Amino acid sequence: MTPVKTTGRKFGLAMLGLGLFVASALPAAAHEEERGRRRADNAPLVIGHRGGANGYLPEHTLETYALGIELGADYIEPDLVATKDGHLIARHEPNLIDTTNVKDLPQFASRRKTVMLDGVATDGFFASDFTLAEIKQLRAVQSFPERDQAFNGKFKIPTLSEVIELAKRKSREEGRRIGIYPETKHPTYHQGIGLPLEDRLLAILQQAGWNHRNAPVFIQSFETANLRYLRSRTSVRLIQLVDANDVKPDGSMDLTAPYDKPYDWVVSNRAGTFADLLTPAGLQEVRGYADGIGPWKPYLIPSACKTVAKGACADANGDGLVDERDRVLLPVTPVINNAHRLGLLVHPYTFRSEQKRLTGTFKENPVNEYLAFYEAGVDGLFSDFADTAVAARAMFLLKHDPDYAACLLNSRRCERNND
Ligand SMILES: [Ca+2]
Ligand SMILES: [Ca+2]
Repeated sequence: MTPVKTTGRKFGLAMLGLGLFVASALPAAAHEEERGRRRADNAPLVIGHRGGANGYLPEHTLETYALGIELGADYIEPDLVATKDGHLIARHEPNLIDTTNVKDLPQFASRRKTVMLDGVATDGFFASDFTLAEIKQLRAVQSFPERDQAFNGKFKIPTLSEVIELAKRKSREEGRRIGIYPETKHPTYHQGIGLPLEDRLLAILQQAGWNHRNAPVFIQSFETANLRYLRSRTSVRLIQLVDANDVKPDGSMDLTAPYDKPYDWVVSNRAGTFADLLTPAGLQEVRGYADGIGPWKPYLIPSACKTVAKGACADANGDGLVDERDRVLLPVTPVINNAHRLGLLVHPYTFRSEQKRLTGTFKENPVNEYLAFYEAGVDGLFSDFADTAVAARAMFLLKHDPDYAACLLNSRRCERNND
């Protein structure tokens, strides 16, 4: 039996007392098979979304990645955009206006402009108008207004190479393997401005010794054509992201443009929507070029609300606000099982701890949301709060894996094999 390995040292055990799993709210059928399969040696990965600690610090900085690792993330996620001089840097969008202090720097005032980004007129400051040296003059800011703004202006924008260097150093320090999970942002857009991401990414992975199947790397994209291209050039694991615009009151997906389909389908006039990628036929197609899917989480476990006039969700809990708390969880969809049948990994996004973002069924406790998805059989998930994801995983493993519990008795650090 594979030795039980999980990051026991970092568990936020204080969280555990808060989390009584609402198992009765979830359909129990068909989980037994998953439970049997799910042991600590293939326990779900915690992927540090935008760093994994961006619930606490501004996203996509070395400081945030380092904290995400310290909180227990197995992988850290650099979203990638290109600079004018062709460097890959970690930013959520080519537009720097929401995640940096660029608009406060007079030396760059003249760079402000409006560009068409995937068919949408977008105002701001674009990474492709800045050299790396200029990018290094910027500082990151917290893009979620409700999160702590105290660290704004303190941290620099890292390159992909710097993120890899950090992951390797932290792997040595932590005694466990930290991976990276880069996302190619707006691949068609980057090709259109003469700064395609794909070969640049592979060159940097090659340089790092990480351009191979067993490297601690997943590459993700919302587009399909660039993943197919990458498949022809690398054996690194690839993940097809699957987006949507919103969830309708009845729990079905709202596929309104521009979040209706991969942008390369818009360009190539391919009919259909993101949802088509998750049908059995769609998954079969994805399997031809990718190793897994990264769906928005309601594709796996949707939620519904009662409606009022014009089909809007009602304020079910009567707190004067209409948000996720007014929704109830629906049964698990067949997507996870269908994907697993084809050998595809399933890594949904994004898990966030704010109560307004938690479906009412979870009783305002983010641990319950993680548990619901772990129980449903996901292979990993993207979290803004890696500590909570790791704590919930500990609860999940304790429930289903006696070896893990035994390891915890004898070791401060029961580490898993990330691969
Ligand atoms: Ca991302
Ligand atoms: Ca409400």
